[in-house]
Amino acid sequence: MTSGSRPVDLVAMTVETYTARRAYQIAAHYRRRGIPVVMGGYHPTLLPDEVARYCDSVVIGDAEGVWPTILSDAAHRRLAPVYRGDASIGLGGVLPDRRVFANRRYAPVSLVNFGRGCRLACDFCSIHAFYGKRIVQRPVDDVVAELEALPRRRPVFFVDDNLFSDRPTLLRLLDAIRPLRLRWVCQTTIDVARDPVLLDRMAASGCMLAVIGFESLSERNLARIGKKWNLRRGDYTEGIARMHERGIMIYGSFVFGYDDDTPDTFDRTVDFALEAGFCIANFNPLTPTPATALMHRLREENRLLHDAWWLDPEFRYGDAAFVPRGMTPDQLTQGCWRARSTFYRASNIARRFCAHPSLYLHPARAALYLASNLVSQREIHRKQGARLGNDEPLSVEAMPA
Ligand code: B12
Ligand code: SF4
Repeated sequence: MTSGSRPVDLVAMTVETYTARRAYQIAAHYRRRGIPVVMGGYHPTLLPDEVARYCDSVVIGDAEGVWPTILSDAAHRRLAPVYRGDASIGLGGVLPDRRVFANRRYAPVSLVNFGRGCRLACDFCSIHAFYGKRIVQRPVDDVVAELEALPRRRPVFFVDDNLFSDRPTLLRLLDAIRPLRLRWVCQTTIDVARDPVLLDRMAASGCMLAVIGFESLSERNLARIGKKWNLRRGDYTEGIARMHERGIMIYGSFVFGYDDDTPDTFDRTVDFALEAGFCIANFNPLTPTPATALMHRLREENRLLHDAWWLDPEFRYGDAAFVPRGMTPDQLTQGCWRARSTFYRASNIARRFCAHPSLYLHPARAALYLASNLVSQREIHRKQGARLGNDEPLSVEAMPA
């Protein structure tokens, strides 16, 4: 079989909830031509019955352990409708092959995975829904070998949703990567900032930026999310200062729409983010994704605006997907948009930079600050109101026999 000029025997797709509609549309084109489609990732794992209607095989869980079987079954034209990753095999010896990315226009950053899963259980989070309490980490030596083989000048993004899962292994990783003199970015929780030893080692091993889920300034909201500890032992200000003192910039992440939020929450939160001098930030409407505690609760409370917003041709990126308690859905959509556009206004990009000269007047940090703000400013405009997928109706037709 060929797709354009390339031979295609099997299509394998990673499907996230935001990309599900488009993935189903693309799959239909291949299936009509008799090419089997396999789907895996968050959305198929959390909603296998829906996904099964649009592909030939659904993979639940991680690919490691099950991928060779899938390839062999596809070669013998006997794909099973469902495969399950084998969580017990661990991640030792798993080294990504990046040749597939060669000569393509991907961002100049190396994505590296240390571990999967998170020790916490925020009610909106797909990571917890996917992995439960399970945390799997790769051997530190494997990660170091992978990092050593990567282009040196590129920053590394550790894609773990919470790099701070286990203190001893994180410390081992930090000590092991220090000699590599990398510049790296990670996602983690604010409790790293209460641990000066950890912070020092992060900074010494090249951490430039950390994505931190602040989520909300309201303690009641944090209790609802399952993240009350976020504000334990002092407010955010001290933690932010400790990270900044060590040259670690912050990407602050906030969600709006929890029960304690009202129309004036947006401005207060943006003022806080500007004052804190975050390098970048995102302000998203709380969005119920499949199999999360949030989704179950909102469904029980009859507050969902769509049965499945990700399939709805009317749903747009940035839209509220449920009825909040303290405002209308439209106020939630507009408030998030206002928060984003205010934060990335040119005058505010300059203001954040100038208010923290000791942090940002440093060549590598200044370059990252400028580049990430310009990209984010462009992206928020490009994405706001974008539809998921295109006009094509979703088709569940099976492959021709
Ligand atoms: C890097 C990243 C990004 C990057 C790049 C995304 C990309 N497509 O490469 C950027 C910053 C652009 C991004 C953006 C967004 N992201 Co994002 N992102 C991630 C992140 C942190 C890492 C992804 C990764 O590389 N993981 C490591 C690999 C090894 O794991 P994996 O992808 O799960 O794959 C394994 C299994 O799932 C399975 N598998 C996956 N695909 C397939 C396919 C087949 C065929 C098989 C057999 C198996 C299989 O096997 C793999 C290996 O074991 C994840 C969280 C996470 N830690 O995974 C969030 C995550 C995927 N993002 C998420 C979201 C919500 C978004 C945004 C919508 C955020 C927003 N509001 O704007 C946007 C838009 C995304 C879009 N596609 O339009 C959610 C998705 C939730 C969901 N239910 O779908 C996640 C899970 C974060 C979260 N905490 O909820 N993201
Ligand atoms: S801390 Fe982050 S990754 Fe962990 S459960 Fe909460 S939102 Fe998910």
